[in-house]
Amino acid sequence: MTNPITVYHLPRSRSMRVLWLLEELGLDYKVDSLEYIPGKFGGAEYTKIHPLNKIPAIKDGDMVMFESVAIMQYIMDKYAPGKLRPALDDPEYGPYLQWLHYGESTLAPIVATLMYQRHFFPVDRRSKDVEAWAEVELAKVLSMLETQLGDHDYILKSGFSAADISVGYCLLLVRLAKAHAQITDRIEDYWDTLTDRDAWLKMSKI
Ligand SMILES: N[C@@H](CCC(=O)N[C@@H](CS)C(=O)NCC(=O)O)C(=O)O
Repeated sequence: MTNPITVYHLPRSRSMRVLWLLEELGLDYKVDSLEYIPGKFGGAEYTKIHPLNKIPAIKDGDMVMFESVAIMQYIMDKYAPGKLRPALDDPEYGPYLQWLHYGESTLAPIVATLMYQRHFFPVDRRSKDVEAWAEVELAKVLSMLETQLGDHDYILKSGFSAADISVGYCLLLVRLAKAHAQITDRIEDYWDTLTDRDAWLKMSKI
């Protein structure tokens, strides 16, 4: 690729999903490392890329886009058709899409709620009720993941897919939220399998 994608990145943020995917696919990319500035991630310049200063975003030629899972779909469709996902006529295609989005639409908001209640909000703005609600919800959504995993290594029976990247990133957030009580042995095994992958190991050092 002559003009690689630029990934706007902050360690531990959702840009890990994008870098992990690019590593799995063996695609070339550039990283624009952003500063952690509470209230304005990436600083004033980054507002030109993402008006809400949320991470990640990518630049591909003149095209700029954000939303981590949409970015993943864009990269796969454009640069790696057919890779890291089942074919459209495969019975696993629907479940694949469901789990790809489960990572950001279902899992991430619950973990984020827990993180705000435990870390980000000032103590006098935290709510024990909201925290308790998030703990119960997290146990439920992780239990669904556990059921899906069954006795296979990854979310899909057919093997590793982009859905594992979407969901797997959230398991890092679960750890950062110190929600260890909700991490069962099965989920821990899955985490170990994911973080043993070469692409994870390389990406997590960026
Ligand atoms: N749904 C978005 C969420 C983006 C997001 O909230 N990113 C976090 C970092 S992981 C962020 O930028 N937080 C700062 C903020 O919300 O102001 C995505 O998947 O890209």
